[in-house]
Amino acid sequence: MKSAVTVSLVPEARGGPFVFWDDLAAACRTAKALGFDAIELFPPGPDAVDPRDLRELLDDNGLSLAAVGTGVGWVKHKLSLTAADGATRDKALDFVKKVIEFAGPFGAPVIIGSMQGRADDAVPKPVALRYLGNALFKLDEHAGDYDTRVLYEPLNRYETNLVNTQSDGAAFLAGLGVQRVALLCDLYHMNIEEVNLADALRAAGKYVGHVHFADSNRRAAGMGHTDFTPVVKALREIGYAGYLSAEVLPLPDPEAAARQTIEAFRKHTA
Ligand code: LER
Ligand code: MN
Repeated sequence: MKSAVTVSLVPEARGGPFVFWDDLAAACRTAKALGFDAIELFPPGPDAVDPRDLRELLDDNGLSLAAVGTGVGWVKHKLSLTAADGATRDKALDFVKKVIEFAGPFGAPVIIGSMQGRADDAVPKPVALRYLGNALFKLDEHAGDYDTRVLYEPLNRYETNLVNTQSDGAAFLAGLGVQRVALLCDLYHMNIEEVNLADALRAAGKYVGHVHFADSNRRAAGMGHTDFTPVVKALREIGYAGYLSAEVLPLPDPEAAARQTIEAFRKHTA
C-alpha cells in the first residue's frame, strides 16, 4: 500500500478535512520530507493548476498524484450530478469530464464525492440514482479515453441520502457494469455507517479503489478510536495495493497531522 496526503487549494472549502492548504509547493516539500508517496489534490477548478507546474513539483519531490477531487464543483458552483434541472446536471458532468482531462495525464483518478448530490422532493431517490448511474456510465467512458479511473465515494447520512455503505456502493457499481469506476472507501464515513469496517472492506473486495485514511473523529489515524489493525489486515486480504490517503482535519496543525498519519501508515503497513 502507498501513502498520500491531501492538499486543498479551494478557499470555499476552508474548515474541511484537508491536511495542507493553499500553498502547493510548500505542501509538496513537506510531503516529501515526511516520506509520503503522493499527494491528493483538491484544485479550485479543472484549469486552476498549470499541469506543467504540477508535473515539475511532483518530479522535484519524487511524488505521485494519488487522486484529484471535484468537490469545488459542489462547494463553489453548486453543481450536482443529480440536480433536478437537466442543464445543471449537464454542467456538472462537463465539469467532472474536464477534471478527468486534467488528471488523466498524471495517471490520477477523479473523485466523485459531494458532487453526487442527494435525493429530495424534487428528485426522489430512484430518480437520483438513475441520474447518478447515467453520469457514472458516461464518466466511465471518458475515463477510458483519458486512461484513468473514477472513484465513487459513499458518504455518511449527513452528507448524502443516496449511497451510505460500501456494500450498497458495490452493488450500485455492479448494476451499472462500469469498468473504470471503483469505490472510494472513506474510513471516517464508514465509521458512521458500517457495522464493522474490516468486514465492509472485505465484502467490497475488488471494488475498493482508494481509501481515505481517517480516524473515527476525522483526525489523523491514531488520534481517534478506530482500530486500524483489522482494517489494514482486511485490505491485505483483498489484495488492495492502492493509497491510504489522509483526508483528515489539519489538527493540531497540518504538519503534525501529516506526521501522525505517516507514522500510523508505517506502523500498520510495515
Ligand atoms: C470527500 O472525499 C468527502 O469525504 C466528503 O465528506 C466531502 O467532505
Ligand atoms: Mn472522503
